[in-house]
Order: sequence, then structure tokens, then C-alpha cells
Amino acid sequence: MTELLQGATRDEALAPLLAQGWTETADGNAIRKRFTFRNFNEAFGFMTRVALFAEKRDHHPDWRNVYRTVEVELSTHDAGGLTAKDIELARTMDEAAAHV
Ligand code: HBI
Repeated sequence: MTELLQGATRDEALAPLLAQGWTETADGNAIRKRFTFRNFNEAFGFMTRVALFAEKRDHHPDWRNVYRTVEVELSTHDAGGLTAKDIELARTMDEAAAHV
């Protein structure tokens, strides 16, 4: 199982994501972001690319699509909080959203 991020390691991993619009949930066990695209096609294209990555890494987002927005929540369920896998997936999502 991947280890929970803690202390300075966690702060350093989160800082660049918080600067990109990610927020921590109240319990600190997950991070969230709302992506907004130009239309449904771009939103679904984003989800498709992220889904292929998620499946390859065996790490999957909780997410909700409404028309051209995708609300995402990332957490490592097996570990009960944030791990490096969530950080990696968040970065991948930011990268995918920047190239729709
Ligand atoms: N995705 N976000 C997330 N968290 C998990 O703990 C997780 C997952 N995808 C697959 C997965 N765990 C499997 O490794 C286990 O449930 C078997």
C-alpha cells in the first residue's frame, strides 16, 4: 500500500497543486478541483485521457461531469487519505486540461 503523505513532505507536494486551484477537503483526506472546458466534447475528451492514465496506474478519481465542467476529488481509499498517487494524478489532470 502507498503511504499517507505527512508533514513537510505533504506540504511540499501539495503547494504547487494549491497554486493551481486544488483545495483540500475539510478532513484533509482528499483534494478537489473543478475543471471548466469550452464544451461537453472537451470535458469528455479530458475524462477519456485521464481515464486511460488512471486505469494504467490503477488509481482512479472520484469525479462528476455536468455539461462542460468536471468536478474531481482525489484520495487513496486504501490508505484513507492523500498519497503520492493522488499528487501524480492531480498533475496529470492539470497537464491534460492544459492540452484539450
Ligand atoms: N483508486 N483513488 C483510488 N484509491 C484506491 O485506493 C484505489 C484506486 N484504484 C484501484 C485500487 N485502489 C485498487 O488497488 C484496490 O482497490 C484493489
